[in-house]
Amino acid sequence: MPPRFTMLLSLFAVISIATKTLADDSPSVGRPNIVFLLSDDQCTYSVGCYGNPDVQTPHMDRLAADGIVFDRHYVTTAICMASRATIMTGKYEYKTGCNFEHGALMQPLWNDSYPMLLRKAGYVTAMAGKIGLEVTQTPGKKGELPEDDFDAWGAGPGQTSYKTAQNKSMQKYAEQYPHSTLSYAAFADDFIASAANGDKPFCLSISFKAPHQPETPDERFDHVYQNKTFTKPANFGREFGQHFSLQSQQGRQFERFHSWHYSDQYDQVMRRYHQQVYAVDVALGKIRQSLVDHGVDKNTIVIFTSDNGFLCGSHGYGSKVLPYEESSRVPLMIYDPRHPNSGKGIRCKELTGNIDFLPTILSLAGVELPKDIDGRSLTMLYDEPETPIHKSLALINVWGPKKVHSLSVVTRDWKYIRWPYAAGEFKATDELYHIAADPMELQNMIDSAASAAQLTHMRAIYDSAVAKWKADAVPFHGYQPFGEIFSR
Ligand SMILES: [Ca+2]
Repeated sequence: MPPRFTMLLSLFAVISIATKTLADDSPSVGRPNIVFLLSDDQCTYSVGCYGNPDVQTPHMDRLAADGIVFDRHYVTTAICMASRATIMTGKYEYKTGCNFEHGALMQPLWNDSYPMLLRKAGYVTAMAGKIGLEVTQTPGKKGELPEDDFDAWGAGPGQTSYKTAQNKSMQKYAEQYPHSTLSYAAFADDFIASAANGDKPFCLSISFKAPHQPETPDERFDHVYQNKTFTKPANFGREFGQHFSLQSQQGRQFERFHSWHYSDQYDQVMRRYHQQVYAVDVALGKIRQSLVDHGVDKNTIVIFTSDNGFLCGSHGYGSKVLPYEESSRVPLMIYDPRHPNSGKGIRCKELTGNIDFLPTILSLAGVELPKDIDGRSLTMLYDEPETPIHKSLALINVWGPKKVHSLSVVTRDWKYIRWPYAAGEFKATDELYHIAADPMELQNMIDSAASAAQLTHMRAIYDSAVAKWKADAVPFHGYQPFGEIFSR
């Protein structure tokens, strides 16, 4: 090798070592803090900035105005545990292998989760609330909470409790905040105060229990919706679900239209639901104020979303799990105070999903993405809101009664739903919605001659989603058979 070239190589080596040292020794240089806030079972129509004039969500609306709102943001599985595993890993459920009735998250997958990778990259990390999953070394074995993997811990097992005193890691906040929702803002304030004094960037993840059932609003907000009446959505009631499959009616989400009283006590039920969201909104306001108080608001990105949506009587259903808009599409607001597009009131209409959080958070932190993730960074949309980052997303349900299992694909304009269960009176069936023209899903276009070309197109997208499932499903926790079950 010519001596000059060797010298150049050595110079490069010195430069790379110098760069690495800078990054290792001063991890906060240029790296933003990240606050990831997750509510539980919150639908888009519980938020003012998503078009409901009956609700009060001033802090969510302000976050939207300060940052960017996502109008077509989907959870790829509309149930707590699976959605959280997807958020943590950036992978579809069939690649996390984690859901109720299936199993805990395997350790190697957890090792590549965003909190683990950020901590490895020098971030101080905190987790509070309903983390909603456990980590296991062995398939099929009960997992454990990854408490030691965070620098600060305010989370708990299972569903956690609305009573702060019953949440072991949060008991010191119980006297001042006996209801859990605001206790998480107090936890956040303590963590932000401590992290702001350190020399490392931080990542704070809070998973509120609210507004998950059983409806247990904080009574300090009883006045907010007292005697309030709410306009029902245009697709409210059983008469607007006649075109849905028989399969969709077989789980708890169908009978809950009545047993949870959407049918006969709508205003009372919605007062309690929205009151719980109101408390989350207050907590969001408090957390943002903490960022200001501790001088880190200019370098902290705030992300607010929900683990799944909720059907509050739309089409005559209550609850989640189903691939319809109310349960699968959720609120998402992101605010990056450093970005020139902030404060412009931008709404993004492109398709985004909960698979995108890991790549978004890691990209913001400048951390290399793990291999084999399904999501893409939403930072591209902050730069240019009309950039399509996904041609389609898969919407999965392999939880609960077999009859309700479904696989769907959604594009910017269309949604195709496949119900594979066939036995007795049930035949495998499918549904097609022109979401762009019919966001309330009032017309199933599956037999429409005018939509025949779209149906062919959506079926092809569906078939490729099934092919990916077959190729990539984890070999544990019962995911592989669904490749065949979902085949047309
Ligand atoms: Ca949930």
